[in-house]
Amino acid sequence: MFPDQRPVRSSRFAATKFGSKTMSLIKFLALFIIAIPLLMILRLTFPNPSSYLKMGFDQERTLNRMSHNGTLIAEHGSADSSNMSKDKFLGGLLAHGHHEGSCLSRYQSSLYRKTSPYKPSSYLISKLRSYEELHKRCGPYTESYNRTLKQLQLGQTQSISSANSECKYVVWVSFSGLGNKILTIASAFLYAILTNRVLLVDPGKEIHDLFCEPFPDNSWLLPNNFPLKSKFDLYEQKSPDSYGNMLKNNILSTSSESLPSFLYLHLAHDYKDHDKLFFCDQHQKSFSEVPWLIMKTDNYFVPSLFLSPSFEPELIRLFPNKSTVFHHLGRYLFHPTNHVWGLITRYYKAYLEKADERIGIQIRVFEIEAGPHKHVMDQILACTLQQKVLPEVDKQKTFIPPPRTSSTKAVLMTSLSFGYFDNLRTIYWEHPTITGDVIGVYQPSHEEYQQTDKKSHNRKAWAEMYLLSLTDVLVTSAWSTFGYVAQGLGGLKPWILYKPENHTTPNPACGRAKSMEPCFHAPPFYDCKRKTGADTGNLVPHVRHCEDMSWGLTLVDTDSNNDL
Ligand SMILES: Nc1nc2c(ncn2[C@@H]2O[C@H](COP(=O)(O)OP(=O)(O)O)[C@@H](O)[C@H]2O)c(=O)[nH]1
Ligand SMILES: *[C@@H]1O[C@H](CO)[C@@H](O)[C@H](O)[C@H]1NC(C)=O
Ligand SMILES: *[C@@H]1O[C@H](CO)[C@@H](O)[C@H](O)[C@H]1NC(C)=O
Ligand SMILES: *[C@@H]1O[C@H](CO)[C@@H](O)[C@H](O)[C@H]1NC(C)=O
Ligand SMILES: *[C@@H]1O[C@H](CO)[C@@H](O)[C@H](O)[C@H]1NC(C)=O
Ligand SMILES: *[C@@H]1O[C@H](CO)[C@@H](O)[C@H](O)[C@H]1NC(C)=O
Ligand SMILES: [Mg+2]
Repeated sequence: MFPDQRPVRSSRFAATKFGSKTMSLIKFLALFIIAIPLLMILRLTFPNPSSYLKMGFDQERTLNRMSHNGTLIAEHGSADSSNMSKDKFLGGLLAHGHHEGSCLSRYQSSLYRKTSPYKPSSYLISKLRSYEELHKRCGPYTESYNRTLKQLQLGQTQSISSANSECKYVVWVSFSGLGNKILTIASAFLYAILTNRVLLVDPGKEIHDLFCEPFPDNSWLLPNNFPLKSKFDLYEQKSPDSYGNMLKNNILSTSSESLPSFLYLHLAHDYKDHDKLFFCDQHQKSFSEVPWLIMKTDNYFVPSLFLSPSFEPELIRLFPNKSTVFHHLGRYLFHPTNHVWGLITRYYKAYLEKADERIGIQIRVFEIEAGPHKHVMDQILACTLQQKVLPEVDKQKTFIPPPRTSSTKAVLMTSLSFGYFDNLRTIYWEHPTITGDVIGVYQPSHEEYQQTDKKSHNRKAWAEMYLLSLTDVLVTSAWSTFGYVAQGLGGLKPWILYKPENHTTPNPACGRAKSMEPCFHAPPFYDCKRKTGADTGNLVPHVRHCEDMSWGLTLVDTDSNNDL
């Protein structure tokens, strides 16, 4: 249910050959015990899938492609949209003043991506520029940083006057799968913007290897000598210095005389009711002057920020189109390092660039046994054929002369396993398509199991999320943060392969997402004002339950024409 918490398999053999029955049973029971009460309490049904199955996906967009000498050519657009300088800064999202050679992807992404139909609001752009100023003034080793750090070293309490120092921070702690990390950094950054804090990112093992610095004048990486760093791994739901536990144990004094110099915010999937009070305005106010907030989360918690009366007006100004939050913040923050950019661009040019259409299929299987699974393969075929993402093959004929209008489609598959790709590729090699279209199927890697601490593994994972985001039509797997990153960066509303239950292909096999936004998997169900439980997916029109997880929350646009 919370895929990322499944124990990471530590050897290839454990995953593929000697899967332990006992472990499987325990995991199955654990899933069962967590899932049943949640489902019973919520009794939330899927929205009628037929309504979005009917929607088309032939969004009119300009396809920009790079010619061999590096100038941009537009395929279907008018001549003026081919001007590269036009979208180099992503509609103003990106700041000038970065050194270009140190991060080629930052300004080259517009050579590989379609121009986004979603424009960042001018208010968002001005907020980003003022955030960059704040970061320059307060980032690592600035005078203000040094001063605020001293407060941390002086001890737990301080007077309110000195607490009012100019710089306050939110420290993101490295945690969980790479997809989750990307979603939570974006969430923490938005929280930082809303609260005038500076975001500092715990580099963990991979952040500096995967992502360029996003801010022009100072690093976003938390210095290694940060005093609390050795405690990061120990922070968990039971930590006595978490805000939730301090509340629960009445340790936070209500007198405004003293404040702790830091608080640990436990916002991971296993957080408790007291931790969830983070999302209530009165609690936000109570720690608004604490200079250091240390945050550990594996969840995209942005949808719940939209339910806060104090954040909502600002959020709507920043994102008049509510479903574009991750799309814009993701494109602003996450630029592949040159090493990863090499993986992306070589693959794109070799296999994807020349096709008339690019189709991404992201297969993430949350089954206990190693795959490939027949019910998953059946589901991939049922979805892509029924929704006409891919053409049928004619198994009777051996040769169909391609009609003049036939096209070449490149299918980019990503999966930890090899079998689904092998199967699909073979189908389109052994048989002609009834349309005469030629289908090429490609998969960059099959890493077999999650290897979070391995450099080359993480680079491939990031490159593949990014490559998926460069496709024209996307099919993703339910519950997968890996797929959420791809859809959000790409500005794509994917076909979601619904989560199979009981080793059975779901019917329908997939449905069209309402929104390109990620799903918040573990939202609170609490009405802060009334202090009672509430169905938070039913309070405002733009925060709804997710298609792929009935208790999750996601942002949707409320305008009737929903820009499809
Ligand atoms: N290269 C590659 N790695 C994958 C793929 N699917 C899962 N992984 C690995 O498993 C991790 C899964 O964690 P996460 O990114 O949070 O995605 P999620 O578990 O699907 O939500 C990824 O970060 C990768 O390390 C895939 O299709 N390709
Ligand atoms: C690059 O290619 C384009 C079109 O293919 C052409 O118009 C342009 O003159 C070329 N520029 C250089 C510098 O070769
Ligand atoms: C792009 O447009 C700008 C102004 O709109 C113009 O100055 C520049 O020459 C154009 N560049 C190309 C490559 O067409
Ligand atoms: C915002 O969404 C509306 C409809 O949902 C659309 O017409 C409009 O073009 C979008 N605006 C931007 C800037 O993306
Ligand atoms: C902040 O402290 C570091 C040493 O911890 C020092 O190297 C740096 O120069 C200081 N910054 C300023 C602006 O004084
Ligand atoms: C799961 O599938 C098996 C047969 O495939 C069936 O006997 C069983 O009742 C199913 N269980 C549930 C909970 O649907
Ligand atoms: Mg994940």
